[in-house]
Amino acid sequence: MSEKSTAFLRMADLPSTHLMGGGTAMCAGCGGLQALQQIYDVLGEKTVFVNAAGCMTLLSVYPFTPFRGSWLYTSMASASAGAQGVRDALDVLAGKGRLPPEEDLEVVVLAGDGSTYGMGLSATSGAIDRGLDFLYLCYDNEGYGNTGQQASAATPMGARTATDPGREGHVGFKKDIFGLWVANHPSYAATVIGAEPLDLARKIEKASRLSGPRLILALAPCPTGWRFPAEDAVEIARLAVRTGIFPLKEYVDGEVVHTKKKRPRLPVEEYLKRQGRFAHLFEPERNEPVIRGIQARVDAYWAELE
Ligand SMILES: Cc1ncc(C[n+]2csc(CCOP(=O)(O)OP(=O)(O)O)c2C)c(N)n1
Ligand code: SF4
Ligand SMILES: [Mg+2]
Repeated sequence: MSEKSTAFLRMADLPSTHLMGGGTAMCAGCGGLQALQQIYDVLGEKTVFVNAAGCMTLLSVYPFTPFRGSWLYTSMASASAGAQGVRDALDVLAGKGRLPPEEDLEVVVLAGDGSTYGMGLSATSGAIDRGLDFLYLCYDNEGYGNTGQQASAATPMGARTATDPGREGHVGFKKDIFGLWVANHPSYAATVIGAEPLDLARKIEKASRLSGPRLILALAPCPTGWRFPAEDAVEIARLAVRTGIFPLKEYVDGEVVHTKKKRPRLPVEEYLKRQGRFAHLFEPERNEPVIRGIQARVDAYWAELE
């Protein structure tokens, strides 16, 4: 968690049937935590979370963890390799008759965008190639949140980060990690957001009924790194969907289907101007080329579908 965080929420204060408070603290309004709670409520405790270093690592402080199921920690680059080891170990035990089928665990990678889009991509690519039976959950706060919001390959154009302090903000576009997964024909891939809980729950239920490599990509509005008041978190998440900048979709049976098509879409600046990381695009004067560039990219995405 960045040192900029001032407001904290204990897991024990949150209404969840599966995540237990362990005395750990996260920023209030954390969109990643909201999504994780909802996902965990669907998946349940017959899970083992393989967690790459990042904000969510702070949920567990040895010897306590808020997860009722199993949890283990890996370096940023190796969560998918760790998942392979855990899956293999479970399969070996099952093969020897030492793990009854009802006690088998779903192997879940839990990783931020820094790991998912960058450092861990090689290990994940190998795991997909091998057809590893795992669920990969990325909470995407569009930067290295835990270390003070440096840019990652998920950082959107125009956003100011600790490593993009200039007038234009981040130069370059967010990597299409969903598209990368789809190109490799996983069993399932979906985007979700905590502010759309029914859509999220349906997708997690579907993913948990399947086997093989499965991606859940959760946009994680981050009050600390994106610089907005914690109480705006849900509204900003909804605006991400309403403006079309974060499409809700799933890939199953060889096809990508959009699960929420909001019409009319709101102008993307409704989403941008609520966040301090984009404030320089509006003040002291509007940076029209960048604002228009972001809008044009969103429009082009949807135009291809419509
Ligand atoms: C190889 C390596 N470099 C740097 C770090 C320091 N580090 C720990 S967490 C983190 C940020 C991870 O970003 P992300 O995966 O997006 O997760 P978030 O912090 O946003 O939750 C960094 C850089 C590390 N653990 N390992
Ligand atoms: S993702 Fe953002 S809001 Fe959540 S704990 Fe990390 S810095 Fe805080
Ligand atoms: Mg991140």
